[in-house]
Amino acid sequence: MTLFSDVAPIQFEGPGTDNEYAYRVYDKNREVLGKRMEDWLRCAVCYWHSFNWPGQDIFGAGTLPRPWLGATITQEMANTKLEAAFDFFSRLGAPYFTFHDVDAMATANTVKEHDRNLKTIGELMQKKMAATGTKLLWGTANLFSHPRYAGGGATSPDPEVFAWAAAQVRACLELTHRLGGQNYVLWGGREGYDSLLNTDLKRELDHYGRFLSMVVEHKHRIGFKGSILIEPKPFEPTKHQYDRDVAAVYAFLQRYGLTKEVQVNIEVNHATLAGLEFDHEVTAALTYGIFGSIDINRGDDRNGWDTDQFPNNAQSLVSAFVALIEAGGFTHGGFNFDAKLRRQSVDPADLYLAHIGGIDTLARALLAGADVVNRRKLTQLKKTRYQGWDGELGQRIEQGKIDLAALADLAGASNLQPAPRSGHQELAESLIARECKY
Ligand code: XLS
Ligand code: NI
Ligand code: NI
Repeated sequence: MTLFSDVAPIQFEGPGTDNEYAYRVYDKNREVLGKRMEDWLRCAVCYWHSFNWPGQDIFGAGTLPRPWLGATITQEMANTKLEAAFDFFSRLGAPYFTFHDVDAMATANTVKEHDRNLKTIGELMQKKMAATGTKLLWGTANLFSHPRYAGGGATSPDPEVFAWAAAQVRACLELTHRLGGQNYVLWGGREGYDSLLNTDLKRELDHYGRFLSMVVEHKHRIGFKGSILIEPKPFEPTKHQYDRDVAAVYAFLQRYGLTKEVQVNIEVNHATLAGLEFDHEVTAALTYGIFGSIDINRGDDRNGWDTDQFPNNAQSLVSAFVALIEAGGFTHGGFNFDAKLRRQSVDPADLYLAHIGGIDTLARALLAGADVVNRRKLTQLKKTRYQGWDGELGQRIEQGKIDLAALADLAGASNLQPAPRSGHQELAESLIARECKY
């Protein structure tokens, strides 16, 4: 028995059900464009918000019952937490989970103790995974909570902190590999600055590049076949985070020669904090060839921070789904619920209700996205819009067969008078809206 044993395993019951502890739309075996729903979505529950956060905020203490938490986590507390987490994963029926090293292990004060405690919980985790069938979407090291990381991990002004970060990442990458993890994530929580007045930007970027190269080198040395993913975020907790959005990460990867080695884990609420739409970030990553995985959540339109709420608006996700479906879906990635309860949601059952609602939202967006793709109207609209480029002039330009002067001469000689043509944006928007019927 754990805190989460009162709820029976969640089943698909269809849209007509009155049972709140059931999926209305998420039917894992339903075929969508030739693939099972579960394989399109690859849903994961995150350890940190769900089991390692008691509901504290900067104004008040924890509110959620999480009896295994305290200022110092003993091995016994970590074990109880592990029991509860895997009980929850299997009752919910999510195929994957994600974790930070320190979310799962007993508190450690030295590098050696850290390695030992992580190894101990890792062995138990491996057993739980085998017993329940829950798989690991990704692991990551927390390089932002401990006071030593106040100035960053890889971008700390102190090389000893950089070394600590290396120790944590090595241990967690190796554990992720042993557990068959699909990816390894680096979120640069404090890899940025609070003030440029005391920051050597070039040095910090070079250190970050060096760190990432070391991680990639080690990944190959141990034979880890998963992807290394950077998770962009513009700020919070730092004033400016170096991997602020997909474009900034791409520029960074290019500068340090890592575009073939590292992809991105895109989070909805981070995109909106950066002043970008989620579909922009997904499309940019797919375009640059660095798309990896997704942290699914949502922000609050009127709050300027990472509120990490559970997604509940399928329509807002459909255009990103269209891009994802057209790309063939995830390879190593999945939808990780990087989302947390509100502080008043104190019933253990609230964690189920939150995830059920979120997973059904993804299922709705998937079905709507598949319909949009199937009808081909949006594809056709886009194709028609660019069709001039398939003609002779367009092809000569695209293939580099004409230079600036020759093109300018041609424009004058042919007296080009291109007529304005509709972009049909409202129609495109309607093509999305009308499929949101699930
Ligand atoms: C915080 C990030 C974090 C990462 C994992 O904003 O989303 O939760 O996903 O370190
Ligand atoms: Ni995240
Ligand atoms: Ni976040």
